[in-house]
Amino acid sequence: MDDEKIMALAFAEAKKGIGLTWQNPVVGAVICKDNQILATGYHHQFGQHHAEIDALSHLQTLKEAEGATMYVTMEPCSHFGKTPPCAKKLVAVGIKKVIIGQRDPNPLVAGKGINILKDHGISVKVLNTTGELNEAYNFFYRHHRPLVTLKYAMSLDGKLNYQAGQRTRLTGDAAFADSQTLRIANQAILVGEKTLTVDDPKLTVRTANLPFPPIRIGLVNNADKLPLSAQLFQQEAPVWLLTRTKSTRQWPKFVRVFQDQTWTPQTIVEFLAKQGIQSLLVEGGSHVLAAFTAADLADRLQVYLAPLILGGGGLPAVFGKAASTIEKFKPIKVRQLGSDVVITAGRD
Ligand code: AOF
Ligand code: ZN
Repeated sequence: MDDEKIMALAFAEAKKGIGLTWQNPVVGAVICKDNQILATGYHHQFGQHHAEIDALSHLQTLKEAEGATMYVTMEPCSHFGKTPPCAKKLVAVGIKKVIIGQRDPNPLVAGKGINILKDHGISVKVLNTTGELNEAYNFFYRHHRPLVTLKYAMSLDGKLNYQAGQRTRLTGDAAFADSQTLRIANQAILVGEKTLTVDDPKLTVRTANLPFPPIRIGLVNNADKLPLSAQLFQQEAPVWLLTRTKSTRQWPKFVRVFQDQTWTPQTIVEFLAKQGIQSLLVEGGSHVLAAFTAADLADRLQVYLAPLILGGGGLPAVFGKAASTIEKFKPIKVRQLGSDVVITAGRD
C-alpha cells in the first residue's frame, strides 16, 4: 500500500470530527506494520484525546506500536495543552516512522513536533496533502483572523426576496440540508439586524447534535430593542450580540453582549480573532453581505441559486456600498441540489 492511499484513510478518519473539535483542527491517524493496518483513530472532540492517542488506544496492546508506522493528517503536537504531547508518546511507544499530512501552523507546535520525532531517530515524511481538512484553522494562523464565508440564496435575477422586508423561501430541502452542513463547518454565524427582525432565524444546526454549536452572532444597533420572543433566544445555544448602543437588559445566560459604537466588518473579525474564532459564516442580509465585500473580507462564497425570477420589488442579494475593486472569485465547485444550483467560490 502506498503512503497516499493510507493517508486518504487517515483523511477520512479526520472528517468524522468536523464541527466537533473547534478550536482544534480535525485530525485522523492510521497505524501500519508489515503492510497491515493495525488501528485507526481521530480527534473526536475539543479537549479529548488527539488522533494519534486514539489510534494507539485501538491497538490490542501498546507493544504492537513498536517498529510501526504512524500516518497522521497533521504534525504530532509537542506541547502540554489539554492533553500531553503526542510526539513524545510516539517516541515512548517505539513508533519507527511517521508520515505527516501537513505541518501544524499553531506556533505552539509549528515544526517542534517534527523535531522531537527526528531527535529520537524516528524517520519523518511530510506529504502536504491534507490542508483542505482544516482550511479555516490554516487560514487563521496565516492571516490572524477568521476565514469569512458569505452565504446567501437568491433567485435567477439575483434577488433575496419578493418584496423588501419580507421573507421568501427560495430553495428546496436538499439546499437546506447543505446549508446546515455549512453551519456545522463554521465556528460562528453572523447576521444583521434586518435579517433578525424580518426573517427571525434560529441560526441553529438542526441536523446534528453538536457539543459546541456555532456561536450565533447578531450585529445590531440596539440589542435591547430585540424582542425576547425572537427565535434566536428560544434555544440555549450561545448568542453574542454586537450592539452599537449600551444594553441594560437582563439577558439569558447563553447570551453575551459586546458594545462598540463603531462595529465594522474589520473590527468584528479582529474581535473574533481575539476570541479564538477561526471561521465565520455571514448569512446576511444584503447590507451586511455588501459591507463584508466592501471591506475586502469575503474569502469564500456559497451561493444557492433558486430557479425563479422575482422581479423588481425584492432586494438584491448583495446591496449597498459596492466593493472597492471588482473582486473576481475562482469558481471552486458547482453542484445541483434538487432544482437548485450551489456555487462555492473563493480566493486565496
Ligand atoms: C495532534 N493531534 O489530533 C490534534 C492536534 O489542548 P490540546 O492538548 O488538545 O492541544 C490542542 C492543539 O494541539 C491544537 O491547537 C493543535 O496545535 C494540536 N492538535 N495535534 O497531534 C491531534 N487535534
Ligand atoms: Zn497531540
